[in-house]
Amino acid sequence: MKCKTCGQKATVNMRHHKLALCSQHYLEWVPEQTARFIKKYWMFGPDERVLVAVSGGKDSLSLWDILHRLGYQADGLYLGLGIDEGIGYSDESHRLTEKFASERGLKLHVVDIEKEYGSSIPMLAQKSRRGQGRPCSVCGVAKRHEMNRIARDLGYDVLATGHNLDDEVAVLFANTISWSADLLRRQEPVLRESDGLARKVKPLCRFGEKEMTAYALLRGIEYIYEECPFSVGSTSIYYKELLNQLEHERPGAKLAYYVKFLEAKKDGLFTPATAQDFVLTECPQCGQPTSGDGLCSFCKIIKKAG
Ligand code: Q46
Ligand code: ZN
Ligand code: ZN
Repeated sequence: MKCKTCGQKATVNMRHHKLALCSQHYLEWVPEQTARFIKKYWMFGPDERVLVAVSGGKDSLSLWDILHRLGYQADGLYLGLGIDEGIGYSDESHRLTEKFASERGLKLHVVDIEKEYGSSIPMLAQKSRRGQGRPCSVCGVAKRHEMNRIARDLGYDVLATGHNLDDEVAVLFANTISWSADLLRRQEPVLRESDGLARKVKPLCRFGEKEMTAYALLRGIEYIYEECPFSVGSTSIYYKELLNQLEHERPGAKLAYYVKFLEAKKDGLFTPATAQDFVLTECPQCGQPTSGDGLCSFCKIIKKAG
């Protein structure tokens, strides 16, 4: 297999794009494509300040690397979740994130949930008795809350996460088989800002898991190989495996599923969301927007755990 650009031996072969590239041209192609998606979906402009949520994994560190290479003003945010599970998961992901930032002279904000709120994520899940032994629902609420809080407090224009195509397609599949219209409506590469909510973007949403692994390895990015121990056996991993089987038989099926979904929405698959769909009030505790009329989900967890 030869590189389509220079004819040298190809390192990465993307069957779904019918494109093979050598290392050098692959490392040029990824940022070019990212820049194209940022513009195509109106994610952010060159003068806007971007806060990248980094976990120490390949996707978020690669995203930060790409935005930095493209010349964006992108700082990092690492959330210390306090997950140990015998492998020191959070400590190691924190170490690698700090290392990545200091080697490149990038600015990293660190928020440790336990220091901030007195309990780590697994402790909060246990004390608030949410999630049936798996802290993921508490973790999701806490991450959304803290990312928004920091982006807003520090005056960032946009919050970027490293969700890749496999993540997006697994969510799309879950939302499709349950026909969760509200969630499908909100599944977009960009969620526009509204009162008190930062704009959220997913610049890697059209790159597959394997493409991001190849990018991180070829760039020499040191990232945490282990997945979060609590993700083992999750429904989303099961869906990813199913979708990989489909992709294996039909290269390009995942990308088509996602891109055609976005196009169908544009063509009116769902009635567009109106302001009334998202009437938000201010949480009396933290001041962040919430859909209920009392405490936001995060403050409810903290209260219950307290
Ligand atoms: S939600 Fe669950 Fe993840 Fe939080 S506890 Fe780990 S697996 S990190 S994306
Ligand atoms: Zn080449
Ligand atoms: Zn609150």
